Amino acid sequence: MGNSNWTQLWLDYDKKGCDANKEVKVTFEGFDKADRVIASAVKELTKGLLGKEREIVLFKDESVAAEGYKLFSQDRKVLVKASDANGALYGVFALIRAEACSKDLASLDEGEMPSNPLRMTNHWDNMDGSIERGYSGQSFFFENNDIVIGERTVDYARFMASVGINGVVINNVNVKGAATYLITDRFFDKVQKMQEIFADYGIKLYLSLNFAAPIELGGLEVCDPLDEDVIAWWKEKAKEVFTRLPGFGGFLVKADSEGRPGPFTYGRTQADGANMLGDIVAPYGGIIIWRCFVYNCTQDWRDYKTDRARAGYDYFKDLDGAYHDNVILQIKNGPMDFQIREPISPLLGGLTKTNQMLEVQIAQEYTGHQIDLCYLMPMFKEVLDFHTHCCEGKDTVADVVSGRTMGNKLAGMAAVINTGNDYNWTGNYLAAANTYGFGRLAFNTELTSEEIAREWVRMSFGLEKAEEDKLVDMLLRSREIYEKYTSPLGIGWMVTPNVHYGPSVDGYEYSRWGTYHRADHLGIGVDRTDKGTGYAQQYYEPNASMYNDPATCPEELLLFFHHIPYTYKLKTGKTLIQHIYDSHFEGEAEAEELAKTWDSLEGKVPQEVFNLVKHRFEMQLYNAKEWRDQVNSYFFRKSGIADEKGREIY
Ligand code: GCW
Repeated sequence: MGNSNWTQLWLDYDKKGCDANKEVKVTFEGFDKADRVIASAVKELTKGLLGKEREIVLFKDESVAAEGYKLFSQDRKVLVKASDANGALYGVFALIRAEACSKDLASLDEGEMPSNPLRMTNHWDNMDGSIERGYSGQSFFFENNDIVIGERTVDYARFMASVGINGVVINNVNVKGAATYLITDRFFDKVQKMQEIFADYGIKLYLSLNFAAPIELGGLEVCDPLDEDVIAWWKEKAKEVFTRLPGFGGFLVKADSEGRPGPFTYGRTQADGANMLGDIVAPYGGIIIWRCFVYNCTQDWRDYKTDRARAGYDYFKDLDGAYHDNVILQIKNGPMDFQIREPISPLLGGLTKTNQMLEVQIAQEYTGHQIDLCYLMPMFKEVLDFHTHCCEGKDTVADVVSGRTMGNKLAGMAAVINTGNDYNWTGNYLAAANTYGFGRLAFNTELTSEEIAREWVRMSFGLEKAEEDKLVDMLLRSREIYEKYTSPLGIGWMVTPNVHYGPSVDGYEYSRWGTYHRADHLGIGVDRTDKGTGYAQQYYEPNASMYNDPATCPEELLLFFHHIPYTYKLKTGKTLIQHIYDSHFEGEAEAEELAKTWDSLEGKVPQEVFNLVKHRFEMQLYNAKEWRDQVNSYFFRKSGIADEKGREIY
């Protein structure tokens, strides 16, 4: 059961006292027990079900939604009803979850159907074993430019299936070096072996693709998507890939972005690139997931008109409807880049005739590197619940990316994942709440951040109610605490350049990345109104007008949309500068509270968990003090306005 080299995360059956030797009686009605996914479901039941004295019936019921499940207790039996094997597997994990959450298995009558067809993880893992923006050790998929397959791959597949993930992209979107060869004979056998492991848990495998492969692998001069030789090369390659990798899902593509090759090089559109690849993989049932992270990363910081926030919409809105049916655009939750707070991308719902899915990041690149605690489900719920006003009813981001708004099947959510080969998979034990949470939320967008946090705490720690409440509360408050000591009112990017952890208020202010706060001696913020960059006008009404006016703009985004004087009075009656001072002092103080609450859990959680997390809180407090004092000192020196409360500002 549990491996000594790594934890079993929320599936730690040993800890739950499960006795694998006591066979659980499983019967099948309509399902074939030889089916690979059904066999995995039985394995999990045998491993993970405490209440062995029950009979579990895997019951095929065509009335259950695809990949959905129902749990129904009948006398001494529990029926797991599903119309397909994935649904049965998810139902089994739900049964194990129900027991871990102390539900009475004798009176079960519940179920879930997936909110999203695609529920995917994106690994920014490199073939050399490093992970771009990875804070949990090295890759467990690759090392020394080769593929690694073993028990850990199986456990990873189990963990992902246990929260309803059905797609995994195993390599970095910045496809370089050996990774380009993942679609060649050099790696087909190992990719197929890995694909089999994922298929046992109902998970499709995808690869990030190098758009310049025709040049780097095929020796062609160009990778122009409309060039006949390039198209012929991709056709041949697709035939080879889908023949050697039966069941392969398709490709994720980062093109014309941050130096990556793409159609723009040849004066072609993003749709030209995506559709060429789409048409080529279509005969094999493959899909193309095309990222919308396209912007000018060589901007002159003196240029106040160019706005990185506009880029995604400007590049992709006009081509709405031009993408073929097996192409889906993957769109980051915000217009910039996974900051602790951003407005919702206007491209979500802005596209009305194009398959689109949401990309979020649970690798904590800008949210604390899995040192600082930052539970991200509250942020993701804000994104999913956002009314785009793209239509009457069914206009939330959750409606759009699930396919409900447009009635499209190619839809869903992806997360840049936070795992690595650390013993505890996620660097900070508590960061696993985001790994677990993303899966559960992608499967059921109606769940609340608290419900998910509580499930994870129960599955992972099995605490008494009082302690459980403390840990759940810590998770729920952590995002706002991190935001308070790092970022005022929608300003991001004041991070150490390239590293993105500690403070550097002007670190990106004179760079080419379009990440400016434009602070001067009178005020701070970027004018994105119709008198500025016009970004606010990319939204439908009434959002456009709401953002355009500082009086109606949600205050947590005030400085994202407006350049505001330090003496401006916020709704609280405080001036902007006083809010900056107060929020940074409060944020650090609340981080200290988090650390104290964790201290009170000593003896209630495994000592190794307690010690590691305590150490991370010590680092977080150091970080919070640096953020507090550097940001406050910066704005005191810039504005010359003292803190009303006379606190230490250097
Ligand atoms: O957040 C930025 C990161 C890059 C990343 C890029 C992207 C994979 O700093 O490391 O590259 O976004 O999303 O492609």
